[in-house]
Amino acid sequence: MSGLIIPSEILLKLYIIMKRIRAVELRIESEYHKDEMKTPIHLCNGQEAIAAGMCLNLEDRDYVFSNHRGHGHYIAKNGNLNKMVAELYNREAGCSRGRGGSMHLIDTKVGIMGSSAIVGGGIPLATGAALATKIKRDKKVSVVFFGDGAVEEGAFYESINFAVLKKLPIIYVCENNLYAVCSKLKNRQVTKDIYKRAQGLGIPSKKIDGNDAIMVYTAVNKIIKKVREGRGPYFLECSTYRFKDHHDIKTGVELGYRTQEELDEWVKRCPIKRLEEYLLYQGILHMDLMYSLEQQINIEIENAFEYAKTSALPKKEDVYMYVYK
Ligand SMILES: Cc1ncc(C[n+]2csc(CCOP(=O)(O)OP(=O)(O)O)c2C)c(N)n1
Ligand SMILES: [Mg+2]
Repeated sequence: MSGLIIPSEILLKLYIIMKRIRAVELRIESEYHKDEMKTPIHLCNGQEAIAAGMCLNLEDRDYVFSNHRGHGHYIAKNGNLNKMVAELYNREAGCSRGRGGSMHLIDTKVGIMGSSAIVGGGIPLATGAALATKIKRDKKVSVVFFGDGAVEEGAFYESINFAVLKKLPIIYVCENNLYAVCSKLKNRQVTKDIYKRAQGLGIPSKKIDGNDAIMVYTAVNKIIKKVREGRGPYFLECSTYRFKDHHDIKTGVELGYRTQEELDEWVKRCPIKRLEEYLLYQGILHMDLMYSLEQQINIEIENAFEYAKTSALPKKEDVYMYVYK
C-alpha cells in the first residue's frame, strides 16, 4: 500500500472506532421511529473509515470541523458520547444544551469545534482556525470534513485559495459519496475527480478509497506530518457511499434516485467488514475478542441512551437562551 507498517494496536483502534460509530448509529436507527428525538438525522453508515482513519492521526488539541453528517467525526475524535446522545434527545445536558440536535455537535475539550447544517459552512471556519493556529505557532492542525455537494459552494474555493496563499495547517477532507440529497454527482459536476479541481487551486491533492480504513489512516499519517511542519494545506478526496438515505433511516432506494443493485455493490465494500476480515486473517482479531469488544461498546451505548433519556429537558423559560432570536 504505502510502506507504512501499522502496529496491531493501531489497527485494532481503527476497528473499534468504526464499530463504535456503526453501533451508535444502529441504535439511533432503532430508536428514531419513536419520535422522541426531535432532530433530523443524517447517518454515516458506510463512511466510517474516513472519520476513523483521519481522527486516529489527530491529537486532542487538533481541531475538527464537521458537517450535517457528523456523528462519525464526533465519535472518532473522542467526543463525549453521553452528551452527543443527550443532544439528539434535546436535553439540557446535551453538547449544545439540547438546542442544536444532530447537526450541531461540539466538544471543544477534545478539539471538536462544531458541526454545521449549512453545506460548506465548516470550511471557512476551519480555515480561520488554521490561520489563528499559524499566528499563534501552536502546531495544531485543523481538519474539516465535508461532502461532494459542499465543493459547489463559493466558500470552498475562497477558503482553499486563502489557505494556499497563507500556507495554513489545514486538511480539507471531502467525503465523496456520489450524492447530494437525491442528486447524483455526475448530474451536478463536469468532472468526476473533485481532487483535480482542487489541484487547480494550487493545493496538493489526492483521491483515495475512503472505504479502506488502512488506506485512509496511512495516507493521513503521511500528510499530517507535512501539514504540522508548516508545509501548507492538503486536500484529500475520499470515495465512499452512504448506506442510508440522505436523512432519516430508510435506504433511499424507495425514493427512486438510486437502485438496490448500486447499494448492494457498495455494501459489499463495507469498510468495517473489510477491516474485520483483514484483522481476522492476520490473527489480530479473533471471535472472542470481537464479542467482548461488541459487549463493551453496547454497554457504553446503553448507558449513553439511559443518560440521555433520563436527563432534563431545557426549562421552558430558558428555551431561547443561547440561540439567536
Ligand atoms: C448552503 C446550503 N445549501 C443547501 C442545503 C440543503 N442541503 C442539506 S444537505 C445537502 C446535500 C449535501 O451533500 P454533500 O455535501 O455531498 O453531503 P452528504 O449529505 O452527501 O454527506 C443539501 C443540499 C443546506 N443545508 N445548506
Ligand atoms: Mg455527498
